[in-house]
Amino acid sequence: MNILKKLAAATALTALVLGAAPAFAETKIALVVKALGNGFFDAAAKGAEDAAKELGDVTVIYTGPTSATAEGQIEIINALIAQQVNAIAISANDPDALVPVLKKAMSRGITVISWDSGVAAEGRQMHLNPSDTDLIGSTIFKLAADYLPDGGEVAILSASSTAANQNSWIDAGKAALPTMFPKLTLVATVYGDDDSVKSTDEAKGLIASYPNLKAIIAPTTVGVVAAAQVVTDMGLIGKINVTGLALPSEFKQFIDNGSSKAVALWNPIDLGYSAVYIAHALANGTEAKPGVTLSIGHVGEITLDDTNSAAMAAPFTFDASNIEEFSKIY
Ligand code: RAM
Repeated sequence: MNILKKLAAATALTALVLGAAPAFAETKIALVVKALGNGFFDAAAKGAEDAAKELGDVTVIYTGPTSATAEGQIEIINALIAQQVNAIAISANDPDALVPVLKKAMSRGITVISWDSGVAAEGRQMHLNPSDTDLIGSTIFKLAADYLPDGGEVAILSASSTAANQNSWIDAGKAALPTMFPKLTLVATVYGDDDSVKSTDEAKGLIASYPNLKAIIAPTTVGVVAAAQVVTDMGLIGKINVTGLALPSEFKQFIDNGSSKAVALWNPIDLGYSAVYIAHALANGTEAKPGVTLSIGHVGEITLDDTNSAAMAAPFTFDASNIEEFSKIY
């Protein structure tokens, strides 16, 4: 090969390498959670990191406010827009309040998806539900009904009053009550804001206001721990059954001490992992539209419905027979 040919070959090789560069461009994905310091979201962040490793070209920025407010999330999203991230995957504290700032992000070319707790359709490209909303709604009441053969009074201790995920599960559960659980009487719904102190106070308030209360249903991993601790501390084990959605690693002690018979949840690691897979696909050109099927890696695939939403997997029930095993995972 003469020198000119060598030069031409080297140039072609360089062009090839450079030409291939966009395929390896880094995708910066911000995983924005309701609040930091919540074990559920820490588990989701672990899954997000697993997905980033598998995909190879992803950097995950795990962030969220210190308390579960829309204001805190708006501030963070403005900073992420300035940082020019490629995608924002948010579990929202309010479905409407975040729409303007998320619209701004999308207008700057940033991919926006919601997961866990959704934003209104105009504020995101798609929403990933952990499970089917009706199924979660009926599951949280079934967990109480299963241990109340004669029925009785139950109350809900939720997260924040604007959290779309908890609100949709509660609405779905309430709709199922008359037909599926006619012996249960829902006496109150209170909000602990996914804050341990507020959740503890609200649980105490329920117990003081409803002396015949038989179960507290907390569809939040923060609230359910607070309620079970209150029942334990007040010597009410056996009188009030605490149930809802719980992280086995945090909740095992309350199955062990009898303040709860059973709780449910989906795999939060898989949820964060799936959110990153979806955000990566959309940020790299896949269009989110009804009927589109997206890969969520080893978790499987999802197909978007006519609201551009999809559900990951069914909730799983934990009781004395299996909580030990799951508590080691998440
Ligand atoms: C809390 C949060 C989260 C919810 C779980 C079950 O950690 O409110 O959004 O999905 O509970």
